[in-house]
Amino acid sequence: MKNHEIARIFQVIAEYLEMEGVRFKPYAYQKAALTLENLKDSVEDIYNQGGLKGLKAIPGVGESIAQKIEEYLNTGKIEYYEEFRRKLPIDLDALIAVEGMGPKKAKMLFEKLGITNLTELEEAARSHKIAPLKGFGDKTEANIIEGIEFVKKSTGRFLLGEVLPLADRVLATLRALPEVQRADVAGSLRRMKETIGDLDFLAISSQPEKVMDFFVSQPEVVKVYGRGQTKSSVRLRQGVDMDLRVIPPGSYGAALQYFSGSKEHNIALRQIAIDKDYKLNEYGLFEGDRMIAGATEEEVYAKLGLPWIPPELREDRGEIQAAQAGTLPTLIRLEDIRGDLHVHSAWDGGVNSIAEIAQAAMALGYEYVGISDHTQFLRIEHGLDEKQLRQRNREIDALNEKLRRAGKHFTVLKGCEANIMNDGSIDITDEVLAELDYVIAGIHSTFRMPRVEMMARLRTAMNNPHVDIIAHPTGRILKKREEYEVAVGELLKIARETGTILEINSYPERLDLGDSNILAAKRTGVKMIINTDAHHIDQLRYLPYGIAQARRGWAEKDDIVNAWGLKKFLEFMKPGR
Ligand code: DGT
Ligand code: CA
Ligand code: CA
Repeated sequence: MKNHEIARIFQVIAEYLEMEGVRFKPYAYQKAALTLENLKDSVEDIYNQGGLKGLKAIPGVGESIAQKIEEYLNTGKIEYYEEFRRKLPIDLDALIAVEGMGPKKAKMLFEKLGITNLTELEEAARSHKIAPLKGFGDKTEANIIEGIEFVKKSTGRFLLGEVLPLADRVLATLRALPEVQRADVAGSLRRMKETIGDLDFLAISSQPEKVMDFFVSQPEVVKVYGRGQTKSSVRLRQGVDMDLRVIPPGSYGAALQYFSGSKEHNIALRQIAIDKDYKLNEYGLFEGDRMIAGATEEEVYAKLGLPWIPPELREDRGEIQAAQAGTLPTLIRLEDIRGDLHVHSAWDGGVNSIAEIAQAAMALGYEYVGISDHTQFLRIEHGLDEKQLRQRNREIDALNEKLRRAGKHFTVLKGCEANIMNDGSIDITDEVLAELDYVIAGIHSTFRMPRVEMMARLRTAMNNPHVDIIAHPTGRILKKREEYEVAVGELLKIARETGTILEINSYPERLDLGDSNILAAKRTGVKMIINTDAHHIDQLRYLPYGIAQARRGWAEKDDIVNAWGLKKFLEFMKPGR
């Protein structure tokens, strides 16, 4: 779809505009990019059916943006963007992927030092050419070097949210082939790890030749590493590698088990086989030369004396012992979730109105949804002050009343995502916080703080009787930014003592808390909430990514407060209101 290509260009235009210090306009392009990114219909279809007028009917798309979409559809280019690129021929995307490097800094470094890409940036930083520049300094230079190292470390892996939709498409096409009797995804994707190295597919087929033909000639394939009867490997345009193995039916379960991993889980499982005088490999479970299991995963586990273990648990983090003891957790499921409590509305610059969000949440089968707009400290996110929050609350009250009269059993909750200031205080008065149904607080500024100060800051916030939930508690951005200086063990202890809920943020770049912290939280007895942080109603669909991390962290319904009914959920909020 052209949607993503155009969204990408709009995002970069926003960055160029920001670089030039233009006000408001960058935001319009960002919003249009977000809308296009999440649009279900292709802009081509919309344009073919409704022309320019059809494009303008897309929320967040005005006259001038619609014209640019039209231009791209007709010419494959947007002149406005090309002009920016001629003026500043730099690899903006790569440069601003480095934490601490914004569009304005990128522009200055181009003008002063001619830096156009990551290699040149690193070279300049390491030879101390950046520190002497006005507005940079030693600290910024050191941060840039650190940022580059982090980016380098994480190249080659993809976000779960980037590759899952792609893998689902490939899987659906494979399954639809008449020559394919069965197909599955294995590897880290089946285990739903937060980042994915490559994609592993398995299939049963009576005509492997044809399946391999299909696999290596998919339109997105840019490179074929190998093509064989039983295995083929390719690279896609998106940069991801994929393997496909065709397996005999009698070995399919053993292969699925083996190629799902993790390696650590497999090693532990193989040891159990050895202890029973069996041999376990990707072809089957053997007693001497006789295969005793192999067609299904269930029989492989059963013959080893174990129940089937959900793939998300297969990390050798105690799941095998739990399986032996019959104490595997009953993992949280998407269907258990009753509401999403971290959603941004048009009030703070999100795309959708509160009524639209309520509609979308009802369509997902939720019982409640919470609107958690940013608060005043975050000016770039159009944060609300006390007066605006109160106005917004009145709109929510009216909407609830309307829903009630229409006989809908659905509630919109009044929340906010407040900012935790450097001293741990909150950027909204207690009086107004007390009027909300719940308060999420998060750190959105001054990430670089020594551990002792950061923990004092978090402790103060969690001791605030109005703060119910800590958003994205470690602040990490996958592939971009490390956690801030947070002592997770201490954080969990404070959360338990103060009855503060920790968020599992489902946004693909965040997944924060991550799996091992979720497991630690569960073991500490800390309650968690799985939210999307949606800025657009279609991002409400991010929830499965958070669910997956929760499952990887052994979370059950009892651990997750938004798997509870509304009454129990509200009763669990702090008594600050
Ligand atoms: P990734 O791709 O880095 O995100 O992680 P995986 O887990 O998908 O790893 P990958 O693609 O290298 O291999 C797929 C699975 O195959 C892996 O999870 C377990 C199995 N496997 C691969 N190499 C070995 C090995 O040397 N020993 C054992 N026991 N299993 C292996
Ligand atoms: Ca893999
Ligand atoms: Ca692989």
